[in-house]
Amino acid sequence: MQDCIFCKIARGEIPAEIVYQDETVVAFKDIRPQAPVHILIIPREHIPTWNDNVDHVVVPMWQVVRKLANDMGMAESGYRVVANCNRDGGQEVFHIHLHLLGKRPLKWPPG
Ligand code: IU
Repeated sequence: MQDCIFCKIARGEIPAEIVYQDETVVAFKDIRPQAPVHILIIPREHIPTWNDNVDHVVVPMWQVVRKLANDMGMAESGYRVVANCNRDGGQEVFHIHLHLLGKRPLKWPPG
């Protein structure tokens, strides 16, 4: 997608602090971090919401969650993965992404 900001990040057209990438998935630091670790994990493919067909990217995305959580030393202390969908879910960017948050105790339930 031409105008999608996350597509542009995935293509390297606008800067982001990329922490992992492969042929399917890109992971980069959120510009407004809500925790000491706040990473967004996206598919390279433009998929607007979690209501779409996401089956083929969910496993590769989750493999990156697990790898980053391990690499960043959060596997034992714990972390949170968030997927916002549409208005009531608080979705702002319509290119699916997982938020990986950690390195502080996170309250539950969220607001
Ligand atoms: P949401 O789930 O769509 O609400 O989350 C979008 C996130 O993308 C939010 O945490 C923003 O801070 C983040 N973000 C970013 O990291 N870089 C950007 O250029 C833009 C949004 I636009």
